[in-house]
Amino acid sequence: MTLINTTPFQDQKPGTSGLRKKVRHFQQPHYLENFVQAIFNAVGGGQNGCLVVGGDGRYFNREAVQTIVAMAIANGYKEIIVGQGGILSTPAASCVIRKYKCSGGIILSASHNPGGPDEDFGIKYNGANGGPATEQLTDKIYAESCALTSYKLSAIEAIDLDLIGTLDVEGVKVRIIDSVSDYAELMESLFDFPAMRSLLSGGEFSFCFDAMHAVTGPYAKEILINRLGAPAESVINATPEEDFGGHHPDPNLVHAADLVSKVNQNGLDFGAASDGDGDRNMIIGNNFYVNPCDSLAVLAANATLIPGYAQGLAGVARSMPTSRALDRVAAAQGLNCYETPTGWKFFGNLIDDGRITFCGEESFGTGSSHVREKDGLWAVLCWLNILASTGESVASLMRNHWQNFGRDLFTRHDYEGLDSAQAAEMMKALDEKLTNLAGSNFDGFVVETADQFAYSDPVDGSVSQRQGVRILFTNGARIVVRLSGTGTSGATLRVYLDRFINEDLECDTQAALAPLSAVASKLIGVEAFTGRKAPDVVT
Ligand code: G16
Repeated sequence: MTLINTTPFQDQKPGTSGLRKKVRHFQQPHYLENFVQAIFNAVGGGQNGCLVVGGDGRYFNREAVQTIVAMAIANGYKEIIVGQGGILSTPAASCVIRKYKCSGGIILSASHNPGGPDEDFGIKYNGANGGPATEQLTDKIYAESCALTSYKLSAIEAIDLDLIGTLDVEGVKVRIIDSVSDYAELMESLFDFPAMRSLLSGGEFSFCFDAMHAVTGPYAKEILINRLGAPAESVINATPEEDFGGHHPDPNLVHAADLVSKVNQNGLDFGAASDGDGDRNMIIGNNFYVNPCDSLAVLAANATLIPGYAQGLAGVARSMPTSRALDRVAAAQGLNCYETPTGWKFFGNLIDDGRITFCGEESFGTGSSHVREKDGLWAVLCWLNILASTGESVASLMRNHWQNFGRDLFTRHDYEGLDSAQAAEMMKALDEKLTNLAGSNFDGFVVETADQFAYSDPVDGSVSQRQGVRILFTNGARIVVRLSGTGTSGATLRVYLDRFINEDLECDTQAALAPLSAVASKLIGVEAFTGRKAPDVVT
């Protein structure tokens, strides 16, 4: 083991989901190593435990895996499990940590952000429960990164990441495992594969899954084609590429536009896509887009049709900006519904404590207690299982849901690449308005309450302050405003708009929310502070 001298970097504070920066930033001497050592210091070193390492296969993934393995050996881990080729989707990494009772894992991904030498890279730590590090731990990692003077490295030869098997490296067991099989087995244990096989291989139901040249391709092929008998052409863009084919592996209407036109033009029954690291999902029917907030609600409402959840749900949770469609299902079923800050890490305690089974976010994330990450393919399988059980189409399932529960119109407007100082000033000005906002009337929208969301974790009592501005109106409408914690350059403003309706259920979301959007513009002053007239991405 060699001790390498280093000096701290001041910019290694983890964001919503680990540390995300440009690849070239990570490639500076000692940058990756410093952060990895900060993680190991924060968790008290390897302590003869087992570490899982894998990533979404983006540019710099392989080099980073080699470095992490060499550092993990030097830091006292006794076993290291690596996905073949350095590949593990985020939910698969969570599954592997849990299945082999590991002490934790390091996942390499910048999620839906683009990949390549000039694009993004990311790294995060997941604990023994398989879930993202808690805020307390990420704070500790940051503190360690600011005080680092050296890191530990073993001078080992590069591992053959492609060869499945077990190596002994300086007395440490390094296992290269099949990236897919543990996860596929878990999926088979949850869903009604015979019913789904009849649906997918029967020839009447047509669908397309777009892996967006990202990590989910091999998982989707194994599960949908090999195990469920779907035609080979139903999974597209299934080979993971280091630059995701030059695209944003972001499953939304903008970046998965090809899938949307394929489904609509060919009259397919179902379409789905997942992101760079396989934890996000988008669901569409024929000419029918399912908003992620609605998807979470409809899955919760129908969960008992899925064998793995036939006993019912313990409770449910959603992030604060996510629409309240889930709350209506919970109320009808007598379930507790928790409201957490943005970030999957906040669901972990609730699941571990047995309080919830399903949870999700507006940012195309849905998941359950089967792992401790959101899970794109799992959400797709939930939909397919429910469609197979009910014989409904995507649109009819969703429309029936609205008939029963009413509809929460929801949209998110993103303004990307803003000047950070201007964005901070804008948020400060909005913050200062909040105390006197109640009672104000904006073109008929009367403010009921306005605050900064704070979350008290009911399990460990920890409090997370300032998790986004909430403005609730007396007519049930809501505006939420926050800055993203996952960008790698400048600031991204997210404006979330939602409103409940129980008539005219088929209305156009953007048109129906336009008056609320106008109120948001007035309140936030995006154009005045940043010069931007319109959002870059609307989902
Ligand atoms: C991460 C987090 C999610 C969060 C999303 C967006 O997802 O795990 O909980 O909703 O970022 O966060 P923000 O609004 O701060 O950009 P992913 O898929 O990027 O890892």
